[in-house]
Amino acid sequence: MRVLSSIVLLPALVAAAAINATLPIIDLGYAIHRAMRYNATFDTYTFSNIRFAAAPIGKLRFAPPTSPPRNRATIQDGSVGAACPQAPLAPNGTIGVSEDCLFLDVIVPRSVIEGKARNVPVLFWIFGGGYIVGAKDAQGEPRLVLKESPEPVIYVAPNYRLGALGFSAGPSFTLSENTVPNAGIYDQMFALEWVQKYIPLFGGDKEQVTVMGISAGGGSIMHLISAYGGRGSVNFKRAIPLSPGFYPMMAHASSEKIYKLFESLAGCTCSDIECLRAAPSSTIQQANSALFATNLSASSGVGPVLDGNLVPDIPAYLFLRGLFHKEVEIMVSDDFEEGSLFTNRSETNFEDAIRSTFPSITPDAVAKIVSFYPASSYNSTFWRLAAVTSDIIFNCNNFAMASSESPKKRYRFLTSIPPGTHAVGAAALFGAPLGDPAVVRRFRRFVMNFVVYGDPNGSDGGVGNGVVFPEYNAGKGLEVSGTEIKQVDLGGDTGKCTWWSQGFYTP
Ligand SMILES: *[C@@H]1O[C@H](CO)[C@@H](O)[C@H](O)[C@H]1NC(C)=O
Ligand SMILES: *[C@@H]1O[C@H](CO)[C@@H](O)[C@H](O)[C@H]1NC(C)=O
Ligand SMILES: *[C@@H]1O[C@H](CO)[C@@H](O)[C@H](O)[C@H]1NC(C)=O
Ligand SMILES: *[C@@H]1O[C@H](CO)[C@@H](O)[C@H](O)[C@H]1NC(C)=O
Ligand SMILES: *[C@@H]1O[C@H](CO)[C@@H](O)[C@H](O)[C@H]1NC(C)=O
Ligand SMILES: *[C@@H]1O[C@H](CO)[C@@H](O)[C@H](O)[C@H]1NC(C)=O
Ligand SMILES: CC(=O)N[C@H]1CO[C@H](CO)[C@@H](O)[C@@H]1O
Repeated sequence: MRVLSSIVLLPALVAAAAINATLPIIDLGYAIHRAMRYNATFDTYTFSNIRFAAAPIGKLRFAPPTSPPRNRATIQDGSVGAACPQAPLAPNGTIGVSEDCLFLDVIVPRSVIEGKARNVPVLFWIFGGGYIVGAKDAQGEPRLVLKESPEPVIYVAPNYRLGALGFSAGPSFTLSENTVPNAGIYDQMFALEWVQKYIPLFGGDKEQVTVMGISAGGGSIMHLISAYGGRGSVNFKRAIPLSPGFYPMMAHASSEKIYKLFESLAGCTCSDIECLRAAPSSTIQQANSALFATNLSASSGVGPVLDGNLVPDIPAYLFLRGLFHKEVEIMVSDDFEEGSLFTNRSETNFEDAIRSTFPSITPDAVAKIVSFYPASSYNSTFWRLAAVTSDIIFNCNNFAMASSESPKKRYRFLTSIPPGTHAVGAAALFGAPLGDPAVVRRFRRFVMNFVVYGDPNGSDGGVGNGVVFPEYNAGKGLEVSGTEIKQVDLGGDTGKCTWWSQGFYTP
């Protein structure tokens, strides 16, 4: 009953708490939270909408995250919370949205709340959505994943700022008072700090944190592992970046252009961030949405940027150079075909399309790309471009992490659950009705084995049916299809990924 003993029932609140007597209360010091619900199917308690940072509004709009104010006046039940502003604007009624969005959810197995299991590992989820949409609780049913774990695990999922509110950059912005480029990544790091401080109160082990995320969430994780070029330390032990995605190429000039466009869309022409800070939230949210309705190209969109500090260089390049946190154990995945969803179907000329994606690219670099992706290997310009898109946004990030030199283990797998496109594997993992349910259960199990043991193989020596998940070594890995899990050769690099990592296509 260790955890129960840390649950504080303040005398004045006992009467109120008695009404919800079966729901546990955790005293965080700065706030007191009661679980919002117990679910008998999964035997878990959910603590919803715990504020982990001060509301990033008013003077704190665009600022680095800071600690939330003390608020012990009432026991919070998780009913107050919201997703961060979305672009495009969320359809009416489907998602509550507010700039006051820095909340996280914690799901705790009953055995942990009751102290029967102690110091359990923590799975920290970073949602995807291209750095412009998404929310902590928008990815299916995480408890389906937790349910397959060999041991109880606590799940934590934070929101982080999105779009212009989370990823504005460029000199005019960055040199303004109390701003930070990559604010959304700082939000994630702040939530990881929260885990270090508070997860023991829930029964979690702060030394056994695994970060997992899909797409922009996976891309964020790549930034977290290479944060500050590997200087300092990280407060997680393991990482599962699923289809880690971002365009690794934004420079001062293109960030500046986007920020200026955002300013003008918000009606601020005074070139002073105080104008943007004073604007009503509705104006800011409309401008954020309008920004993405303009013809921003994918390669000059909003997302993580090189900032000379947190992101000192292209992440894949940092991995090549050994400038990352080598102590992290990593298991990465690709979907079978990542690129098609992000490729323009109307392009008919490969080289023109490359030049319009990378406006400052040199003729030599275009020739290099043509040689890496020869026309004869593809059945159309579209699929040829899709191969480029897959590599640059996703697969080469995976390759960089899987092949990075470190004393720690690396595992790599491919999900080809039909239709095999971007993010389908993660959707199946979190309960979308895709693939053979028995195969998907084994998939969940090996993910949770990694969270618990740092090894996707379980105590039976594998991932079920006698299949062993080999460590990544010159291409060795696993494929999860709709019907089976098998060892495969994922291939090494033929030079393409190394070339992309070096950024010769950027200004
Ligand atoms: C328990 O707490 C929730 C959230 O505060 C509240 O909506 C609900 O009415 C309470 N349950 C009872 C039985 O009063
Ligand atoms: C638990 O949650 C699941 C998924 O939301 C739901 O279908 C189920 O009815 C819940 N079970 C109980 C007993 O509350
Ligand atoms: C959403 O709500 C706004 C304001 O209530 C309304 O003007 C708009 O038509 C609604 N949009 C949709 C798609 O329902
Ligand atoms: C859209 O593209 C055109 C042509 O490249 C450019 O002139 C215009 O400024 C762009 N509009 C916005 C809003 O970026
Ligand atoms: C897609 O390609 C066509 C043909 O080059 C071009 O006209 C169009 O602007 C492109 N669309 C986008 C969204 O880039
Ligand atoms: C072209 O290649 C793609 C990718 O390999 C494949 O999915 C598609 O079915 C092929 N199309 C045709 C018409 O062969
Ligand atoms: C946790 C665990 O038992 N892992 C095992 C998974 O399988 C590999 C290979 O068979 C073993 O080396 C691990 O000990």
